[in-house]
This record gives sequence, structure tokens and C-alpha cells, in this order.
Amino acid sequence: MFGKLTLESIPYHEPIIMVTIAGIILGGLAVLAGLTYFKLWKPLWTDWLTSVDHKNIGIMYIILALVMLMRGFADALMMRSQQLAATAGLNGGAGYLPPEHYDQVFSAHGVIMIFFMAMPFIVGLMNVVVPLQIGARDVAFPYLNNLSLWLTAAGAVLINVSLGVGEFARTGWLAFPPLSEASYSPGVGVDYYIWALQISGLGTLLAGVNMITTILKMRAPGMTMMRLPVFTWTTLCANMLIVAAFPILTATLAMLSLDRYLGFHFFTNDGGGNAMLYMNLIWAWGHPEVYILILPCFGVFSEVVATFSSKRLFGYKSMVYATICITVLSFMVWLHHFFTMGSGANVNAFFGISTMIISIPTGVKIFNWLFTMYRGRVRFEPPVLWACGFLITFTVGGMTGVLTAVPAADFVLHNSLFLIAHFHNVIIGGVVFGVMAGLNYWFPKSFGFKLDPFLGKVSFWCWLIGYWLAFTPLYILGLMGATRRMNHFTGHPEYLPYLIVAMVGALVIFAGILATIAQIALSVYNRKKLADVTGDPWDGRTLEWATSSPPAFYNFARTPHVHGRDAFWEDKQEGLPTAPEPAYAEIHMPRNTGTGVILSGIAAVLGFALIWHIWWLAILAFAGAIVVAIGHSFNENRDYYVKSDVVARTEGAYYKKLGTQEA
Ligand code: HEM
Ligand SMILES: [Cu+2]
Repeated sequence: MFGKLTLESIPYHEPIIMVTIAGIILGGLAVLAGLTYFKLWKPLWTDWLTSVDHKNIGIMYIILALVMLMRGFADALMMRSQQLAATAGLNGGAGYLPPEHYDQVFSAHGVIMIFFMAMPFIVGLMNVVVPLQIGARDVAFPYLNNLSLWLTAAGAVLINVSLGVGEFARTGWLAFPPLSEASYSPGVGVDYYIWALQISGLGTLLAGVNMITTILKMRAPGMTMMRLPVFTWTTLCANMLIVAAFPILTATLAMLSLDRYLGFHFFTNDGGGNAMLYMNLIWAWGHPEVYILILPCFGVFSEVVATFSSKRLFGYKSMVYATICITVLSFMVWLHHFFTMGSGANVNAFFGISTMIISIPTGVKIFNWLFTMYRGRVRFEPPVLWACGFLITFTVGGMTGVLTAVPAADFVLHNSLFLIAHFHNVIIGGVVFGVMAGLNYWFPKSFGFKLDPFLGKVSFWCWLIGYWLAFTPLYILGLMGATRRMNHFTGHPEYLPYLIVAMVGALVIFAGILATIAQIALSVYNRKKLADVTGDPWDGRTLEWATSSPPAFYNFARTPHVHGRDAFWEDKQEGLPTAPEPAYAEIHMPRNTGTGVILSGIAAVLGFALIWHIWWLAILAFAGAIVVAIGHSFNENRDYYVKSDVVARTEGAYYKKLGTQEA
């Protein structure tokens, strides 16, 4: 009846898990009670969960990312403290986390941070910003956008369920066979991994199609490709990578499923299979994936550096071409992830060199940012601090990357903590710093008030110092021979001082995360004091700053006309209108729909049923999804016109607030 699911699937005997789950359940109940008490269920459903407004969808993506950041970071703290405790001799050198639990922790940490923290954060920023930057009313397919969000959330739900029902994969974040095959991982952990990624991956792919269409087809008149803001350019390239790369991931995981569920032999070591096929495929997705994460962050830094230096971005064209170069090159380097697997010297040399070539367009970008700031009057608000921290940290990470791209060096460094230090160096210094810059930069656009700058600076310094304390020791440990994914290091007391420093670093980062939470809470509390009525708190250059904050749901009452790069900056030089227009046209807008939430809920149930081999439920859920999808296609009530007097009233209120309208 319930497939493999029994009461034994719940890990009663693991106190750490049980306490965590009790905490999550209590927290969840508190939220539910709060929603009921303040009668928020209806607005939550009608204004948020079912919203097809790109701005709301973006905000919900970012909330998901922030929640999952805590979960992923809790895992990181557990790993740091386990290795420290074991090396310090706790329990005779075994530490407090048994290996089978530790292995789940590092796998969950990697998967959560990449797929459910970094990805939603970036897709969220794209959603909030890109339609505004190109002068559009929404994305090309608003309902699909809502579905993408909820499919991502459904994947996140499955991962969190694995904490309390069954187990998660013990295979690392890429689930390499043969370890991930049914013979070596007979439990449900890998199946949780597969279905969480398949469902959220579908959401990501749809989001990619949506963004590309939006940028190519919905730009305001006059916004040629060479006038696109750089963030929109990098978003376009990242989404091209999504559309090209995510199907590879889907196909690879589908093959792994066939192996696991139906006894196929794609990746087994017998029956004609070959595990190396999996390595090649997963990295053909995996390397572009890291550029999907970093390119939009390069875009954020470009916007931030230009705005806060009050200058045009230096070398706009070279920035665009460098982005395109990186996009293309990112598909030609995947083999650098397995130099040690016997491809031979010539193949390794090719991939080593192609990898190093990527540092050229990246270097171009670094110099462009530096030259933009050079001799500018840089205003050191939090977004710029993140950008400066990035310039230093990311550059070092890039250099250790070039080092590991030397095949001979990689034979020594492969699988060591040196590698862990390298990729956290680029992913924290690049992606986390990037999304934090974006959060601080665009928050006032979404909510109409700035984030508290003091706590923003505290958060930045904690992350920067914490990063260096936490990961510099790992570079050294790696050179000393410490390998990755270890529950404990037997007979290496000399690692202890480094592990202590790394632990301190993780705690400093923890302080940074707490500072961000406090920053958001305090800013909400002080929202009157931090308010911005102009819609343009930073003296911005691009069109998102041309609207009120938060923008009206239709974004622009009249589609802007673009006459150059930095469209809004140029408009400002010519003088902005100080009063609403005498008349507005009606505006065509999409209607909210609950179908995305329902379909994704069904998808989560389908995933759960497949994980536990509850076949009747899987068939039922699959059929249900088809029925709901077909049913939605009969929904004719999907758009409406905003009356011109509603537009006139909204705009009138905005100009009145600006204080520029004659009484
Ligand atoms: C915030 C502070 C962070 C700390 C202290 C931290 C710590 C760690 C540690 C201790 C490991 C295991 C290293 C080992 O194999 O021995 C690890 C692995 C990993 N981390 Fe982080 N991490 C952090 C942030 C992030 C972020 C932001 C990301 C991605 C966006 C990330 C992605 C990964 C991945 C993909 C792995 C590899 C997991 C595997 O081996 O399969 N981490 N991290
Ligand atoms: Cu790579």
C-alpha cells in the first residue's frame, strides 16, 4: 500500500534530526497560527501565491532562497564542527556525527546551496529587475513564471521532507555512479535527490525560456541590443545557458532513474554500462551551471559600480562581448572536472588550455569595473562594498582556478580541500556577494524603503572576514593532503589549528547572516525613516528607477521610449516630467491563477510517490496533473484591461507623493 514507506522510515533514534524536526514543526505551526490570527490567508493566496506579477514572483523566489540559505548554512556548521570535534578527539576521534549522517549532510549542503539557494536568488533578482529594465509590463509568459516558481519550491519541499522521512543521498551533490546506483545506494536518498532536481529543474528550464523570450521580444521601443543594461545582457546569456544545459541534466537523471528503477545499465560497471558517461554528461551541464550562477552576478556588479560611481560603465561593448565569450567557452571546458580519469595527456591539455582562456574575458571585466570606479566619486553604500569585496575575493578564487586547470597540478589537488576552498572562493566571493549586492541595491525598488546601511555594512564585513578565515585554512589543509568529504581525519593532529580557524570563520559568517536578518527586520520597523518617495534612491541610470517604488502593478503607465544606453540617466539630463499626463490608455494585464500552485503541489506528491515506490499514488498524481493542465487550457478568464481612470489615479497619487504636482 505505501511502497517502501514504513514507520521505520522516520529516524526516531537520531536525536539531532528529531530536535530539528520538532523545531521546524513548531516554527511552521507558529507561522500558520500567525497567518490565521492576522487573517492573512486570503491576501496571501490572492496577492502572492497565485500572483503572476513578475515583481511578486521575484520576491517569493528570494524568500525561498533566504530560507534555504539558513538550512544550507546549518549543514555547513555541522560539517565544520564535526571535523573539528573529531580531530580534537571527541568520542575517541569519531566526533558526534556518524559517517552515514555526515555524508547526507555534505550532499544536502551542496544541493541546497546550488539549486535552492543560489539559483532561486538569481532567478528572483532577474524576475524583479529585468522586465523593469527593458521597459516591459511583465515577462512574456506570466502564468508560466508562477509555475516555474512553484516547481522550484516543490523540489525544495522534497529535500526538506527527506530530513524527516527516510534519508537524503550520501553521494555528494552530483550523485556519481556507481555509488548512486541501486546496488550501492539501495535506500531512498538518491531518489529524493533525483526527483527534487527533476521537478525544480523543469521549473528552471521554463523560467529560462520565459526570460529569453521576454528579453528578445518585449523590449521598449528604441532599446536595441546594444542599449540593453548589462544585467539584462548577462541574464540573457545565463538563460541561454539554462536552456542549453538543463535538458542535459534532465536526461542524465532520467537515465540514472532507469538504472535504479528498471535495472537498466547506462552507468553500471557491468551489462555494458559505463560510469564515465555520467561524468561527462553531468559536467556538460555542471560547468555551464556555474556560469549560470556567476554571469548574472557580473551583471549586478556592473550596474552597482556604474551607479555608485555616477559614471557610465567603462567598456560597455567589451563587457557584452566578454559575456558572450564566456557563454560559449563554458561549454568547452567540462573535462577539467576529471583530469585524473585517464583521458590522456592531449585531451587533458586541450581542456586545461580552454579553461585558462576563460580567464581572459573575465579579466577584461575586472578591469572594466576598476576603470569605472577609477576617478569616480564612489559612494560607499553597502552594494558597492559587496562589489569591492567581490573584486578582491573573486580574483583570488579565479587564480586558484587557473592553478587547478593545470592538469599536472590537478593530479595533486583533485579531491582535496584545496578544491573546496577554490570553489567556495568563487561561489561565495562571486555569487553570494553578488546576490547580496543585488538585494541591497534593488530592495528599495521592491518595497519603497532602503535597507539599513549600518547593519548592511556589518553583514558585509562579517561575510568578507568570515569567508577568508573559513576557507584560507582549507587551501592549506588541501596542500597538506587533506581530502574532501571526510567525516574525520585519523592520525592528523596537525590539522587541528587550521580546523579551529575554519570553525571561527564559519561562526563569523554566521554573524553576517544574522546581521542580514536583523537588517531586514530593523528596516521594516524603520520603514518610515528609510522611505524613498522618488523611486530613484541611488541616482540610478537604468529604467527600473524610472518608476515609483514599489512600481505600480503595470510597471509603466506609458511604455518608455529609449534613446540611448543608460536610458533613465539620459532622461534625467533632459528633465523628467513633473506631472502626470492628461490622459492614459487602458492597459492589458494578465490575471492571477492558482494553477501553478496546484500543479506544483501535485508534482511534489508525484515525486514523493515515485521516491517511495507508491505506484497507485504516482499514477493518480500523474493523471491529476494532466487533468489540471488540460483544465487550465479551458480557462478563458486570463486577462483584463486596467481602466484608464485607474491608471490616472495611480499615477496622480505618485506624482503627488513626489511633491512636484501643482495643487
Ligand atoms: C556560508 C558558508 C559556507 C561554509 C562554511 C561551507 C562549508 C562547506 C564544507 C565544510 C563543505 C564540505 C567540504 C568537504 O568535502 O570536506 C562544503 C561543501 C560544499 N559546499 Fe559549502 N559552505 C558554505 C557556503 C556554500 C555556498 C554558498 C555554496 C554554493 C552556492 C556551497 C556549495 C558547496 C558544495 C557544492 C559543496 C560540495 C558538496 C559535496 O562534496 O558534494 N557552499 N561546504
Ligand atoms: Cu568547470
